[in-house]
Amino acid sequence: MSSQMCKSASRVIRSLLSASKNSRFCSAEGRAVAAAAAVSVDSKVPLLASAYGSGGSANASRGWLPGVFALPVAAYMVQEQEAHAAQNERTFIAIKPDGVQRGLIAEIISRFERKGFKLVAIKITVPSKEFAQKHYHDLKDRPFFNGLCQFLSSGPVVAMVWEGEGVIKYGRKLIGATDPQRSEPGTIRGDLAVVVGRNIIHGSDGPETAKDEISLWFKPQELVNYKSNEEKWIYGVN
Ligand code: IDP
Ligand code: MG
Repeated sequence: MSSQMCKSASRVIRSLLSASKNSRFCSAEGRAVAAAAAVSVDSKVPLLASAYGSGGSANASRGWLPGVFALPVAAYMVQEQEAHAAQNERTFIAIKPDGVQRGLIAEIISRFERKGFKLVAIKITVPSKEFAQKHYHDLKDRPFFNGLCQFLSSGPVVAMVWEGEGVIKYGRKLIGATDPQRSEPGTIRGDLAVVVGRNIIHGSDGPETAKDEISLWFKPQELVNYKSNEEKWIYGVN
C-alpha cells in the first residue's frame, strides 16, 4: 500500500469516526464520506473503492477496512432510519362540513402542502351519526357531544392523512386552538373561523389518536406510500 493511500485512508477513517462521535456528519469531508459509505452499502459497491474515487483499489480495501467502517456506517444507517421514521409520522386531518360548505378545502390543503407535509390519503364522505360518535367517543360525556356528532354527520367531510416529521404536533399548530376566539392569527381557525361550534377542521391530538383515527377513517390500502420529488429539499442535515 502506498503512503499516499495510507494518508487518504486514515483521513477517511478519521472523518468517519469524528462524524459518528458527533452523531451528525458536520464537516464537508464527513458528508462526502458518509454519502460514499451510504451509497456503497446500498449498491453493494466495495466500500473503499467508492470512498476513494479513482485513487484506491477495492481489493486492497477488503482485507482491513470493513471492521473500521462498520461502526460509523451502522451509526449512519440508524440515523437514516430514525430520519425516515420521523418523516413517516402520520396524522388524521378532516375538513368538517362547515369548512367544505364555505369553500375552504383548497385553502386548508394548501397550508399543509406549503408547509412541506405530504398528503397520503384523501376522500370526501358524509359520515353517519354513529360513525361521528365513534370518532368523538372521548367526548361522549360533554354536553355538546350530541350536537357535535349531529353536525359532523350533517354533510360532506374531507378526510385526509398527512405525513411528515412532527406532523401530529405541528398539524395542531397549523390548525390553532379549539376555540377560534383563542386561535392565533395565522392559524387555520384563527384566520378562517369564529366560533367553537363551527371551527372547520379536525386534527389528531397525539400519536395514539392519530393511529386510531387513521384506522377508523381509512382502510390500510387507501394510504399511499410514495416519495415526493420535493423531499430532498424539505429534509436534510447540514
Ligand atoms: P379539537 O378539535 O381542537 O381537538 P376537542 O376538545 O377535541 O377540540 O373538541 C372536539 C370538537 O368539539 C371541537 O373541534 C369543537 O368543534 C367541539 N367543541 C369543543 N368544545 C366545545 C364547546 O365548548 N362547545 C361546543 N363545541 C365544542
Ligand atoms: Mg380533539
